[in-house]
Amino acid sequence: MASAPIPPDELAALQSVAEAFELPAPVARIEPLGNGNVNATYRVHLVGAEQGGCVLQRLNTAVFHQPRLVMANIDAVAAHVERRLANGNPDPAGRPWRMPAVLRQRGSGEPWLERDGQFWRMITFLEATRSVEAIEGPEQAREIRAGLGLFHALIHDLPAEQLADTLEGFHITPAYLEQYRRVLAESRVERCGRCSEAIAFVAEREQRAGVLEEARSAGRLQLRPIHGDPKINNLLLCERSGQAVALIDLDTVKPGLVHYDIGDCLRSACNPAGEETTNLEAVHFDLDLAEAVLQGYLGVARGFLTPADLEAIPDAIALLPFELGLRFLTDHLAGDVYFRTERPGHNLDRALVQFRLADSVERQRAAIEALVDRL
Ligand code: GN1
Ligand code: MG
Repeated sequence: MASAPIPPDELAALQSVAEAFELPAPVARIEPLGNGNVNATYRVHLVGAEQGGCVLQRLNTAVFHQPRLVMANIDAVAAHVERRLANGNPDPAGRPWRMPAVLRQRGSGEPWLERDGQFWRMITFLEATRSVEAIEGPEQAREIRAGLGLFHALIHDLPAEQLADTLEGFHITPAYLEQYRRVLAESRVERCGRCSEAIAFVAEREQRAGVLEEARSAGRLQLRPIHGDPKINNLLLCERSGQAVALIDLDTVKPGLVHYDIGDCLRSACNPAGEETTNLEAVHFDLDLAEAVLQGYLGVARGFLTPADLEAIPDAIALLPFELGLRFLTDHLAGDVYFRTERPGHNLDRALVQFRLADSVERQRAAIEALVDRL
């Protein structure tokens, strides 16, 4: 999605917000950054630091009701990772892992700024890194997944109860299903043929929505700290070596099942068409990419996963694209109130992409199970 230029009055306001933080140099220029579906994100270039600079974000407080707790979680994770790295790198390949630093507000020293009812935070931009919207090859797939594996390896021993639940119901598929049913019953959005197809797709799969939560209730799976949103464009690759060096967008770091992360990363990494495509024919779950991704992940994370964790991976791979499709479809039926959209029907298009992907996963279920066994 190409971003429109920022209007001058908005730019002046952004500059004033940016200057409220302890910046190491004056602001040179501000531009929109990335394609986040929830928060608004800007790159703040600083005088004399064209490559580095900072990232300014306005948190969507309609989604994150307790932004201070979000920042406390980020602080807790950053401090834990720093301690872990100081005691040696857990990565056998020695990737030089980095975390963005949170800047403080001038004067108060708080890691955020509240102004006119809006909540802002500033972090450092990790220079000489890049992210991708769709995987460019198996080598990159391995790096993406190794990045998540390393992140999990670094945070798995942070006691989950030290993190606040900042987004209740996040990745609880049965809860999304309930919300969907409520919205569906009340929705006044006109239903085209594609929308009806999407609704039928959900109806056929409703019974499977609880597969991970049931395993958790039965004690087979346990809560751990998770990232929550490890889609591939949140993983930063070193511009020079191509190695994974950071996982950003830490708002959704909280207690959860690592399976949400594994499933989310795979649904995002193994769909070569990317989640914003409108060419449904191009959407599929690529098993070769999945193999590279899982190999990369397990190479780093195997040490802390139990046999039950491994066994539930195919369920996670099947569930997460269905769940995200359900969330997009619900938002379409609710009139686009949660995810940022660029056009009417955008959320329906996104839902259909995820359902196509879920369908492709289902068709390859046996091969996916065999793959997980083999690895
Ligand atoms: C949202 O904001 P962004 O783009 O990183 C969403 C994720 C979805 C993702 C799909 C808090 O993430 O759960 O997987 O869109 N984040 C939240 O692109 O709902
Ligand atoms: Mg996010």
